[in-house]
Amino acid sequence: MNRLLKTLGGFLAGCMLFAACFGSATAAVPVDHQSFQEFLESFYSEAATKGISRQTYDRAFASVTEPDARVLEKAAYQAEFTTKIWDYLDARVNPLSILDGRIMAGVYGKTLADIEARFGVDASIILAIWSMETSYGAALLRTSRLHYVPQALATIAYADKRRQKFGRTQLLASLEILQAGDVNIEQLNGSWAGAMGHTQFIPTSFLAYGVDFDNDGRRDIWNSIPDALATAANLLHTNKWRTGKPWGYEVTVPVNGASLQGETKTVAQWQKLGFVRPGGAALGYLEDNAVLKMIGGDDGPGFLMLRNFFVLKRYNNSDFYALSVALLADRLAGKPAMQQLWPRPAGSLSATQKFTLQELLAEKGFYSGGIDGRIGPNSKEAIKAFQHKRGLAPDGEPSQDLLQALQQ
Ligand SMILES: [Ca+2]
Repeated sequence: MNRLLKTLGGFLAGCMLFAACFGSATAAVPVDHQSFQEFLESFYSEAATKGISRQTYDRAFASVTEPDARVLEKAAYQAEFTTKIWDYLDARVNPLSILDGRIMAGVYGKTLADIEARFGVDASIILAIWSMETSYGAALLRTSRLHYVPQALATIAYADKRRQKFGRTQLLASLEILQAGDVNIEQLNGSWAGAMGHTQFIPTSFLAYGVDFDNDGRRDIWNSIPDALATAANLLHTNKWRTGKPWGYEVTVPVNGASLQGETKTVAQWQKLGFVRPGGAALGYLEDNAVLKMIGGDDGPGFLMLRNFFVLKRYNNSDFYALSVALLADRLAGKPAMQQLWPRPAGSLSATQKFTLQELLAEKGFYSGGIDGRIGPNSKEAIKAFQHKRGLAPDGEPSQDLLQALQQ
């Protein structure tokens, strides 16, 4: 379980549950010298060892005649991980995700309270995960981005040499899900690599953590918000989430403190060394172990990470991901925003300014995408078009100068 990618909506960000499962993409070449249909036929014997009936197997592939070409395209796309933490956070912890989360907290208040009571995981954490994975389900509405999971995974198993093992394992698990009747065949959809439903579980993780929280006999993370959110809570609970404890603390770093990054000490020991919370609030859980992380680099803020931060990384093994969940959850729980500034380069935009930038580009007819504060490929193309028209160097980069030019 782990996922990857940082693109547009939470949907592709949702692939995060599998980032650590595999590295870079590879060319789409059949692994053995078989046709796709031959592969599907030969794979049945393996499925049978997992108890998949011939009937289920034939049903799963009845309408599948060829590999999913879009899966191979996406598999070959290698995301460049040059994103800075502040840009990553701007796109995920912003006025929109906070507002939507507060609305969802109201709509699903009873469900969230019940989940909290059963699994001991705060409602704000569950909401933040839902936001990260599919923007509270909004990403699932973009059905053109969805893939039929058995076909997608069979494509990976058949044609993606690097991910062949992943594809085979997940394909088997997806067939088990189908056979168990948790979801109808036409709804067994997910990302190109099989991350499914509101909280984006790959099939093996679904089998391990899936919960039927609304008691209708199905673990339905595709259509049931209670099931999807409880499944996420179950993952954290099973990985020893500590109920009621924080994920960690933002701290100021004393002179030369950066050299201690990665070390584990009790909160009391860190305090003695001069690590304190900005704004003067007291540190808690003084006897708990904490790891010092400086996710924005040596010039950025410090964080003392407690156990729960590392439990969040079981969802997606990324400091960026876990910090984003943590900070969004804080805001949804009514706690203040981070107090220290990230060491952004001169001239770069704040989260709010990125929204303004998109609004201005849209007003002037250069941009027709979502106003979501995410400066992705579409926003950059719009910036280039504007720069071109104004006779500016078309670098596509958001900056204070660019914003000023737009405001004139
Ligand atoms: Ca259910």
